[in-house]
Amino acid sequence: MYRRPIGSTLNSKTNPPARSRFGGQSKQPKKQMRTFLTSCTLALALCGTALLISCGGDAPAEQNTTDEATYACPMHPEVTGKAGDNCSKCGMPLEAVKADAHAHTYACPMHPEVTGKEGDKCSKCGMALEHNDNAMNMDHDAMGGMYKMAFAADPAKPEMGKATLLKFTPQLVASPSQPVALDAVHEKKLHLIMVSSDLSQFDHQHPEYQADGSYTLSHTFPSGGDFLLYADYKPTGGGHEVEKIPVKVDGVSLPVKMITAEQRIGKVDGYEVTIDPKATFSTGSLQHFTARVTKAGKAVDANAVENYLGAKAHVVVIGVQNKDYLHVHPEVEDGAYDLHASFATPGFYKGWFQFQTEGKVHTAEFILDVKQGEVGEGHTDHDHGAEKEEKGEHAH
Ligand SMILES: [Cu+2]
Repeated sequence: MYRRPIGSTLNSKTNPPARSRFGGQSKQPKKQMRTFLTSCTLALALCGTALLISCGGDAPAEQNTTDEATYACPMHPEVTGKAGDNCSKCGMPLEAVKADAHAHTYACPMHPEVTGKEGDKCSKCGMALEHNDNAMNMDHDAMGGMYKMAFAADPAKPEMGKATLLKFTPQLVASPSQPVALDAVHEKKLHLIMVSSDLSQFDHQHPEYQADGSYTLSHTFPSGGDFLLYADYKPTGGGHEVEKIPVKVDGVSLPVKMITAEQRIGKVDGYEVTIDPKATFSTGSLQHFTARVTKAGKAVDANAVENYLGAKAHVVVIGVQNKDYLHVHPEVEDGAYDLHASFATPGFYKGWFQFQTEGKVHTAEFILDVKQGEVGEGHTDHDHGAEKEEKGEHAH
């Protein structure tokens, strides 16, 4: 399971109208929907591809979960097999290959009751409506998708300290040779986040478009060891996609830095970025929290910060255990940053808060401890405590 929805993943509990984003499923009574969601979640653990068919179409989930999914190596897509198989070339576990598209409804990430079509703006806040992929509290791999990002490295076995050409080619799963156009999001068509597997190393780059339809970056890995590359992109006419690509780099690994405690304050270049010390984090509902930037003890007005990638900050959060990638959209409220994200499983999450002043990008790190929500995945209506908490925090 290698994909997460980007952006503000809402869920059906805190935002009942989100149910309508299931397209054909929207007319089902609540209870049935809950069953449907639960079966999706259970099924996703077993069979990502088949699930997509059930979630995207009108058929109940139960009818399709037995479909045979195809699995392929993320590094060697020509090597295919079944769940649990390993690649014969590199030994990596095969991943489910996505096979189909799903319903195309757009909704406001902040006001999920406002829905529309691609290109529409929210009537309440003016934000661009986002594809339903972003708005559902479900693993993207559960939904599967039309697209994948093919990856190749040259040399195929990257070595630390030596330039490696990283090549990403967006593809239609059903027709890999057909070129896939990407939309610029935050001013770039492909955002590439590279982290070491312990999340101690972080890099954010933008591979360049090439005439053959690929995006390439010459990159020098600073150490050996296991890295994860997250290719964050949006095909024209499609939703946000994130491809998680494991890369093994030859050379000396840095000692693993275990993450064992929260860290709400990130210090960088004389700045301090503070995540709301009073905020608590739990799974199962959309979490709102603020971030404030100070320098030498004085507040830095987020409005006065330079734009970086078309925004006042760019925030990435990755799960320490689950390696989920959450792209958090910060909004500026009263000179501070208002962040929202939803977390699928409890545990530590590491975040990188990037902002720009005087032409320089600063990256502050923070670590959040996310607790199990009262009802786990947020598929029921009984999580009243968390709901209250969330409403309280959201009152600006
Ligand atoms: Cu980027």
